[in-house]
Amino acid sequence: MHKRFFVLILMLFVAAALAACGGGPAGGPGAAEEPADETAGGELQLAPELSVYNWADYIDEQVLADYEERYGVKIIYDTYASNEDLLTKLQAGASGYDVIFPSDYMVAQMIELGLLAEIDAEAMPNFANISDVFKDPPYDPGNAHCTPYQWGMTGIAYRRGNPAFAEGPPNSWAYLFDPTRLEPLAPQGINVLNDQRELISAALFYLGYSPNTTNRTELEAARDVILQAKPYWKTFNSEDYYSTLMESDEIVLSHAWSGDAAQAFWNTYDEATGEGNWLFTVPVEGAVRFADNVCIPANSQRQETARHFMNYLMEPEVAAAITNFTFYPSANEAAKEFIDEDILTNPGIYPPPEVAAKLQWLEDVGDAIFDYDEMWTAIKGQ
Ligand code: SPD
Repeated sequence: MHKRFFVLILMLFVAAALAACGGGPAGGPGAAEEPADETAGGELQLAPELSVYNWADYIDEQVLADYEERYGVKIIYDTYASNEDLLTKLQAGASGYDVIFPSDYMVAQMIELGLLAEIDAEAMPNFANISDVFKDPPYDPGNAHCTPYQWGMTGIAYRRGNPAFAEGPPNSWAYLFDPTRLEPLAPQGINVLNDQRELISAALFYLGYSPNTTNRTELEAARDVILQAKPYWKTFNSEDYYSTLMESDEIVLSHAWSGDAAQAFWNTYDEATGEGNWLFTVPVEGAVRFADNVCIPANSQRQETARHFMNYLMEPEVAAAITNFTFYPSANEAAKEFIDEDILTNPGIYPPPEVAAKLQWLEDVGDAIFDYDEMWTAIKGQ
């Protein structure tokens, strides 16, 4: 037999044997670029690769490595800074992403735009592990498109020990928007989240308006408050702000997501004093509560593998590993027994009832999104 023909036959034989085992190295790095026919022969055959697009620092990468090793699927992983960045990528068409993590209001927006694939969540064995609180949410009735991932709150992170906070935590949005509060802090550095709905909603809370307003006059007032405060801010950063700005003491105050602030606390934790350098507070005027979700873009070419990965993320030990790494609460009830006690009892991560009462969801604002877009362009442009 010709040598090349023999090698080809051997390769086909090995590939068939591995496929019969439900994956394996045939789907690993170096495998064919083309997506596999995932349902060939009526049985699920995992694609060789899966492209996962998530928020920055929002997963334990060991969880990805474990999936690759267990199932022989190479994960191509990339991160984004905001829901709007994600939406822009998806709307551009051929993003190539198979699994994404939009927040509540953005799920509704994406469903409306036909950007998400449908799923049968109840058919996923691990969906039973999800807390009833997060099932069947108003932004995705019946979990027809997404499975719940993690949740959290948006507030203010501040440097412990700074004299500016000697009288108490900066628990008002005035610390981000009132020039008399900003003036003494600005030279020491202030960061805001580079996130359209989050920043505009903080200004809306400050002004006493709904974070979901569709009233143009209120939105213009929020824009003006932001533009007035902007010269006092050092950075717009919602990706690596806690590691590059907070932990390195480049700033003393940041608009922040709760888990990111908790990471800054633990990464600067001093065993001797029992203290971390960064603390988190929820402003008295009210703040955002969010829930992020695992979804599949409608144009994904590997939807069965994406569903398989979604189910994997809902394994209790996997969900707990993610929370233990990111410091964001899991929507997975069965994960609780594997989550560190320090996290479960931390009021900056799991808010007590009096704090929870101040939190509001961001919702899809319909066509008013064009007004939000216009305000954001003005905010970032000047
Ligand atoms: N470090 C990434 C944290 C992402 C949290 N989700 C943000 C939701 C915004 N509404």
